Amino acid sequence: MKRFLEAKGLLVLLFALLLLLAACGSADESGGNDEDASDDTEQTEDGNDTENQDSNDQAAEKLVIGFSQVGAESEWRTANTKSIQDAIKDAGHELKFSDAQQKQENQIKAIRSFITQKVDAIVFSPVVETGFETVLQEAKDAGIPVFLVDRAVDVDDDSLWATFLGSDFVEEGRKAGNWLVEEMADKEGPINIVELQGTVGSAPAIDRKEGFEEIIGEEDKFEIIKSQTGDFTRAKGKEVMEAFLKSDGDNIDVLYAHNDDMAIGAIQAIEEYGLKPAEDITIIGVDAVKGAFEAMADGKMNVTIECNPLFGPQLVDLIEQHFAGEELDKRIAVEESMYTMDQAEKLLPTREY
Ligand code: GYE
Repeated sequence: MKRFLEAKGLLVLLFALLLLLAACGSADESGGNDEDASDDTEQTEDGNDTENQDSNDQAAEKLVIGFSQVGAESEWRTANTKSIQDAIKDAGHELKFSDAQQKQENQIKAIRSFITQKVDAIVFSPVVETGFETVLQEAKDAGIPVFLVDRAVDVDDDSLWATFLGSDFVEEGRKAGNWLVEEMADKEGPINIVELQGTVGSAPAIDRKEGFEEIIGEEDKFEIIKSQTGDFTRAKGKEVMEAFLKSDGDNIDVLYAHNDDMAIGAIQAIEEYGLKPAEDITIIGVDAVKGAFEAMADGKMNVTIECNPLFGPQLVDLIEQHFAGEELDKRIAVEESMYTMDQAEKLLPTREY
């Protein structure tokens, strides 16, 4: 009986081995076939057999995406450009990138060039809100969907873009205002504020002003005594703050800067003027870039309102959903928060931008 069982066991083992060999053989064959098929695809053009059809489908999923970016004016922008470029490339799509150097005419040219090159999709971060109707209409007529990112456009016909993915800048302005109202709750007025605005006519400059004014306007003690653009750059922020200090010097209680880069430039101006940033003048920025965390950890800046630039992967998902035939919401928000000086040192090493 024992012998019989041993022999039976051996047979079962042999049979299993045979099955395994047969399976390996067929896997090898199909592997070989795949290679042949892809060789065929390169050589033949009709694409009639199924293997070829598969390869064609894969090729159709690879998109050519033109991206018209605002510029390279701030730490935020650098992080945003990288996030979008990486996400497009990582997803296996082809990217055509154009930096507009904060000039609307460069963006119009770039979009026209994308249309001529027959890209599949256009990603567009408009430097200002108005004046893009004609070129957006041209993209629509060419059947190329436009994905607005970061900044919105002010046009009546919302069929001119597929979706808008970006932050709520009015809400960011409100957060800045609310922080200030709470911070100054025990202080008597007048509280004199100077404001460094972003690029004239840009959505974040318009909206961050609006949201901030809405909140501080509820109390009489706040007054914006000076407001001028610093074009979202450190150099301009410093230059304009120097002018503010020259005219209003010791009268300034608060600086509200529409981005951290301008706040950081202004901090330099305040120090050179002989005042202590964050003590003599309360400093509010927007973006929450590393530079702001460093300034806060050094005790030179009070608060930054987060504006998250790392939405590249979310954008690529949306583009792919669109090409898969899904209906997209017209407005998709990026989630964000607010950080104060006392949190800076602990959070600095965790910041990704
Ligand atoms: O806050 C600023 C950049 O559009 C949200 O542009 C963006 C703004 C950002 O230059 O730093």
